[in-house]
Amino acid sequence: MMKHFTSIHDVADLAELLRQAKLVKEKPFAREQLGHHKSMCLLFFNASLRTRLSTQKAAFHLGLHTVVFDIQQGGWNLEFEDGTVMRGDKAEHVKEAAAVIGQYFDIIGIRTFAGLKNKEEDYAEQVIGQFKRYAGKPILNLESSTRHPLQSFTDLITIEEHKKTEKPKVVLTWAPHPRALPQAVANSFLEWMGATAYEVVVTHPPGYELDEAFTKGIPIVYDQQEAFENADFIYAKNWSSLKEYGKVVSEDQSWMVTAEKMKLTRQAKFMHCLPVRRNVIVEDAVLDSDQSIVIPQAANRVVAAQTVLQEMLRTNP
Ligand code: AN0
Ligand code: CP
Repeated sequence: MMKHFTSIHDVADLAELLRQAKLVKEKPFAREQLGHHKSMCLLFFNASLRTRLSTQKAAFHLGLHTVVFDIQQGGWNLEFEDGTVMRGDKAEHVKEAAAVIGQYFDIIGIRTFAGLKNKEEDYAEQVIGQFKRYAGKPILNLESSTRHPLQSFTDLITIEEHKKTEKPKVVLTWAPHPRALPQAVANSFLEWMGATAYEVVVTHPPGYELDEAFTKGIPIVYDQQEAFENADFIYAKNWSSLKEYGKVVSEDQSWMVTAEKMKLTRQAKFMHCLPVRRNVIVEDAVLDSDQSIVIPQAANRVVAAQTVLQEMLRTNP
């Protein structure tokens, strides 16, 4: 059962979802009738390469018709506040926009990044919440202000495929980046990793602590080299500060993932959700080595999206 897919909390049985993913990967066209006469809108408030393309590819495998809508370019500027006098630059309220889109489509995918200005607003997931409320149709999270569950499910599938031991050591490492990025990928990754039996560790400079709702039970190691020791997977990601909300409090280049640091690991596989800035987040030498699995990881975005869409189509016939 999966009405919406906005976080891991929408997954009733994770082991079963992983089993389904394996079947999807083996036979992508096994359920090519499931989406027959159904349609999905992918609504983008922000840029995307992988999510935009892999979700369409997944839908194609299910015979599900897809319309991509870059709402910031082609749509009206939306108002999300209740009770406003709409004299400003916002031409349409989400109440109408979501309700109308809900009339046209069976599934609505939404990408809406954190604004990184107001923590309470971002962490309240206003956009996803309002679309859920006013569209009245199943909502698929394509990265919201606090989570990126399609990415995290992909990451789990990829680790399952590449792990050599039952309980691999998986390290999420913060890495430097010149611009402020959301916490969504890191939050979501830890939330999904927390549902496994893996040994999970997070490492970041002081000041980059994530929301405890996502790190609960996961040790923070402030010494990156110590965290890397005996790791089986190194997952790099930048995020901006939660405490000093949305700020870049350190650009410390000594946190870049290097070939030298990878030597501390158990020949760990290197992962990143992409897009990645070369020689800022990670050295060329790592990204171009056999240890990097970022391309097969990105390929699995199709598998994750298809598995989730299948489940949503079955639940919402
Ligand atoms: C986005 C982020 O960090 O959330 C999207 C990653 C999938 N990254 C950038 O904007 C570079
Ligand atoms: N990983 C990921 O979501 O990539 P895009 O932002 O290109 O969709």
